[in-house]
Amino acid sequence: MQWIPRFANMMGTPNSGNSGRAQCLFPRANTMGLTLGGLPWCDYGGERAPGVLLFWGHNPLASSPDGEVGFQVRDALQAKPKIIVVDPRKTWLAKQAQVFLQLRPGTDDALALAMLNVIIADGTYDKDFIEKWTFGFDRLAERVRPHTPEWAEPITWVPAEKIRAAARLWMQAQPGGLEWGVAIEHTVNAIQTIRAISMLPVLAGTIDTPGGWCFGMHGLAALPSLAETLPKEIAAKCLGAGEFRVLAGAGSPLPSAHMPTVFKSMRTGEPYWTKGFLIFANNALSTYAGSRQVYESLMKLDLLMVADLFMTPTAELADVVLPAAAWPEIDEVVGMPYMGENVVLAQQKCEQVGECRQDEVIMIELARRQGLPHCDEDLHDLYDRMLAPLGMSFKELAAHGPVRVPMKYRKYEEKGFATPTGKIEIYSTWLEKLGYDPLPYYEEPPVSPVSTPEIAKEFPYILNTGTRIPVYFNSEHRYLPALRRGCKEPQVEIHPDTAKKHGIGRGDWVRISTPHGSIRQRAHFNRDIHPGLIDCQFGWWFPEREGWEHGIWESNANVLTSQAGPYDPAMGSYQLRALLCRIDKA
Ligand SMILES: Nc1nc2c(c(=O)[nH]1)N[C@H]1C(S)=C(S)[C@@H](COP(=O)(O)OP(=O)(O)OC[C@H]3O[C@@H](n4cnc5c(=O)[nH]c(N)nc54)[C@H](O)[C@@H]3O)O[C@H]1N2
Ligand SMILES: Nc1nc2c(c(=O)[nH]1)N[C@H]1C(S)=C(S)[C@@H](COP(=O)(O)OP(=O)(O)OC[C@H]3O[C@@H](n4cnc5c(=O)[nH]c(N)nc54)[C@H](O)[C@@H]3O)O[C@H]1N2
Ligand SMILES: [Mo]
Repeated sequence: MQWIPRFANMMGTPNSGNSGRAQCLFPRANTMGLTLGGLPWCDYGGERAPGVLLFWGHNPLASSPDGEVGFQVRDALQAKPKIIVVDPRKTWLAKQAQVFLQLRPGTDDALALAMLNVIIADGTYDKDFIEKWTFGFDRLAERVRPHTPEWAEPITWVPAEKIRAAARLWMQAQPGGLEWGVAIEHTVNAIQTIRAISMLPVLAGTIDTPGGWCFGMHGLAALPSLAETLPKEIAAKCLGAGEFRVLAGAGSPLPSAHMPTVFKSMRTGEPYWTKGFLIFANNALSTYAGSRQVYESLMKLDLLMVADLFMTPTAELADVVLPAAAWPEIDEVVGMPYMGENVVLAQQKCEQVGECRQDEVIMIELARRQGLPHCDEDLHDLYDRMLAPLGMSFKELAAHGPVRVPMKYRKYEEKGFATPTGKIEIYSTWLEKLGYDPLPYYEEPPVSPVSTPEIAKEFPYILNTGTRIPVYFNSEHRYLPALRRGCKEPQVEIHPDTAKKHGIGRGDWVRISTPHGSIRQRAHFNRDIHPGLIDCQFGWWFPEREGWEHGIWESNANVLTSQAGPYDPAMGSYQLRALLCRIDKA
């Protein structure tokens, strides 16, 4: 992730990004950077076990790899913390929970505001901490005053009493950790939803305390991005940067172009033509919203290069395919210097086969052959620089084994919070300066039974795409027979009563349609899903099929989505959850 913007800066283009940057982790990272001066994690294995864990739109027991937290969560459950789950599906974790809030998808902002209302009305928040270490509490109190649980009930489908119970349990059982996931970032009100939810640990006052919600120890230095080498007039041409100022802005750990704006520039030449596209490790036809829009965009290019491990449909379209080396074949420093605290090394254990090269080496070689500056770097020198905060070289760390940087709590007491006021910005002066609402608010999803009742007549079900399953990683692994056995064909989760209404039996092919397109997946019955909700898998293509398309149009969830907007005003995120659909027997 750090190499891509570095390589772009080296090449002299302001436009780099990926299908997750505005949809995955960075909405949380950037927003918490603005609000708290960093992105906290739950304090597992610390001085004290969390008394309560709040799982919000996140199912780490299935999706573990994102933050390496699956096993930590499993272990933390041994200490029997109280559990609160916010999810439209009754997951395994939800079944263990003291309070399960089965909300209408896409109404997380309303639910969070109502929980804040309860805590502030009860007066149970940590008054000393709020007084000393936060900015703008009174204005938040004023903002959430009308947002009572009774106000939220018809919006969220969650009974007011359950909202009260969740808010009270959260406060009573502190210290607590917030485990939040990607579901809240797949909406156009991502930033404000994230801000609202993050206020729950802030009001509890357990930020950076044992068993609470803590900042990492940052054992890793950032790979220098070379952003300063990009001429100012070029940097100013970054697509979407003017509009989505938290995505591309100075406060974000990895500033990014707005990818839908980049694809549009490929198709239309507005505001200028993007003529070449270099892809490393991304299956664009499958994982960006609006697969047809992506296809049209890629077909207009003069040059498409794809570096991948497999011949994906996206790679099939490329003028040049560069075979990448896989993780057992390379040395690499893996970690998120801005966020977590674990430092992971990949150490080469297999021989590189055929023409494959490590991605970083491909980038360095491309730079070298163009005679670009900074192209004579040695990979291991760079790794050593990244590891400098640990006081170890790559070699030394490899010999030593895993390292956990010793935890220090309440780091803010020394240096304050890394925000403009030095405090937690409940009221964000930074967002205000950028021209956005400094306080969280509720916004109905762009299509919903409430905001577009006329569309809901034809498309009566709420559609979620992409809930993670253990056997696949996004669009990967359908080509691995051992994993394919775990889920042979695409599956859509439906409540059996809903299926019955449409004459759909268990395992039947179901046609799922939205205003943007339709696909088919097999009916998978689940009584634990709300009957008004349809939940389809994403990432499907069929490597075994003949032809370049490998069935990319048949069952791919992003045929159902669109990248045309609306977008989160600050982050540029588009809607991948809380859509509307219709189902028929196929
Ligand atoms: N095995 C495996 N692991 C993975 C991945 C994979 O594909 N497979 N993908 C990786 C990636 S890129 C990511 S980003 C992470 C994501 O991992 P998670 O953050 O755990 O995200 P999801 O599994 O997509 O969704 C989590 C839960 O959110 C619920 N949900 C859906 N809509 C809403 C909503 O509107 N509100 C709320 N509150 N909940 C909702 C879903 O029902 C689901 O139970 O996983 C990573 N890990
Ligand atoms: N509808 C819908 N769309 C979504 C989501 C959703 O939930 N629903 N989730 C979104 C999210 S959170 C994310 S993060 C994105 C993910 O989007 P992508 O990043 O496109 O996800 P992957 O399918 O994991 O694709 C990675 C590609 O990299 C290749 N690869 C793996 N390892 C290497 C390597 O070391 N080097 C190289 N060069 N290639 C490698 C794989 O073979 C694969 O083709 O999708 C987003 N799109
Ligand atoms: Mo992601």
